Amino acid sequence: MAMNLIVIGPAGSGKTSLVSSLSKWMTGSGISRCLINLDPGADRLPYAPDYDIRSIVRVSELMKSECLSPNGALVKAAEVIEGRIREVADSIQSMRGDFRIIDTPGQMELFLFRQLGSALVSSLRGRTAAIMLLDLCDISGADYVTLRLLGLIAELKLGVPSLDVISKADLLDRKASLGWQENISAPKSEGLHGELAHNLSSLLNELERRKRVIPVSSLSGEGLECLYKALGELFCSCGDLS
Ligand SMILES: Nc1nc2c(ncn2[C@@H]2O[C@H](COP(=O)(O)OP(=O)(O)O)[C@@H](O)[C@H]2O)c(=O)[nH]1
Ligand SMILES: [Mg+2]
Repeated sequence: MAMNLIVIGPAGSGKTSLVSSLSKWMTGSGISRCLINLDPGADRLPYAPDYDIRSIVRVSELMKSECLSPNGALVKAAEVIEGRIREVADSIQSMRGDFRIIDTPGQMELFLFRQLGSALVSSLRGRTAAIMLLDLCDISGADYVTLRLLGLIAELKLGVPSLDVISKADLLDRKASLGWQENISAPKSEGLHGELAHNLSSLLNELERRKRVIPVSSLSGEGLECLYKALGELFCSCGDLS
């Protein structure tokens, strides 16, 4: 049965690029996949979607037809999709392949902090997992804690296992990324904020012990095979080997 793979992450973290590069990698490795675009605000996509939410609603058209601001149109688009979620899920479900790779709205909050994400997950049958993309470029240790917490929030909101993936690995040198790993257990900030960061990082270490963080570059292809293997392990650890 096909595995649904939902790619989420903050705007610009590299979701669309990962869908495209993972798709190419899978094709080259003899793994069948279909691609689903759930971003109604996407302008151009680097891949040809097998199912495209823009056939139902487009942010640019809502802005014109309903004189909405960009954010107003994004919220309206999410409402339209939520209202037709069964039809959307059925269309996705009808796609064949080993994987259904699902690209989500640029603005993660539309998917995670409204009904859209959880409604979609509960409407999809079969195995579903999420990839939380974390862009570590130009961030501090405390920011790393908040980004990793996003992965846990996504699991809680969607109710599916998730993997944390560091995007744009080609932009990080190995030494710097090791530095971030250290920062998670000892964030540098001081005072009340330092204490908060420290407490959150302890919680994160406790909850995330079982989780690996996988660096991936959509540009160079680094880490894609490792990501694929981790997806297999994710389902094994959830007791699903089918
Ligand atoms: N250097 C580098 N840039 C990337 C990578 N992945 C994405 N980007 C760039 O990051 C920007 C945002 O990527 P996009 O996939 O549109 O992000 P999304 O908003 O999360 O879908 C684009 O300019 C991409 O070219 C990567 O692996 N390496
Ligand atoms: Mg995108």
